[in-house]
Amino acid sequence: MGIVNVTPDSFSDRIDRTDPVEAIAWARRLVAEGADLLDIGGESTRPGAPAVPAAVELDRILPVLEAMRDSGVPLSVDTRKPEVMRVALAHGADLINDVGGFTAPGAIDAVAATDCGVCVMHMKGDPATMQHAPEYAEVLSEVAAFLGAQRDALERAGVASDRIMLDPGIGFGKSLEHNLMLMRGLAALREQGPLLVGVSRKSVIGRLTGREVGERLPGSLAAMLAAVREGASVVRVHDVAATRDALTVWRALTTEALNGA
Ligand code: HH2
Repeated sequence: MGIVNVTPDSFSDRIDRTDPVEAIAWARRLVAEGADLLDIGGESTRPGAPAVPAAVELDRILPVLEAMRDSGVPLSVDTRKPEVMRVALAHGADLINDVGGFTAPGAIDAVAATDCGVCVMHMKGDPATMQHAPEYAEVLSEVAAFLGAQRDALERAGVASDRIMLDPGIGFGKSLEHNLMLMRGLAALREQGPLLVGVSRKSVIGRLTGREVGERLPGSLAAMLAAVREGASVVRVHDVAATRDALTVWRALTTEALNGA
């Protein structure tokens, strides 16, 4: 899943990509590099990021959705707002990726009446405050319980289980140790449903390597491969070409690939 941040302030590059021409060019580049899926977002969720009104979010993402609709890859929209979900779905979005885990009033209803895919992510608190000393009694079981409960609520509303992916939300209200426990525990979370994992360029990589955001690709690739080994079905990344290469080599070298699995 290639990341298309149509934002002025994303943590990963701090490049203003709110100009639709720039954002569409970036999206096309990710498809050319081999993305299977694009995730288009109009609101940064980096720690401390300010909330963006729905109208602004829609102004940012709709031109990209329209332009990429016939690109041959499914389009995901990264949003927490039911209003944005509904409009994005009416404009051809295939998947809604909600970092709020469909907890906002109306979020489940916005997707239930359609046949879109959904990604339920775990976040503790909200982006403005989530990194203020997050605490858990037991992070893995708490995240698993949240994801399982939201999956059940979606299913009760009519969303079939094969439409649902789950995401532990690396970096969203978690300390370094929490993130590491979740990454190491993906196999247990996998029992709740198919997993999407986003660790690309995140602070967990920075904390482990001492690298700034622009220098975190090698660490991100290592974390991505570990996530796939532990059962992630989808990896959300900024660097699509490098991720493809790493996965191609890794797959050729793993027993599963040799056995033709
Ligand atoms: N991470 C970010 C945003 N959306 N969605 C899911 N499902 N999983 C993630 O790990 C995830 C996500 C943060 O990364 P990015 O989009 O690069 O930054 P920003 O939110 O600052 O735009």
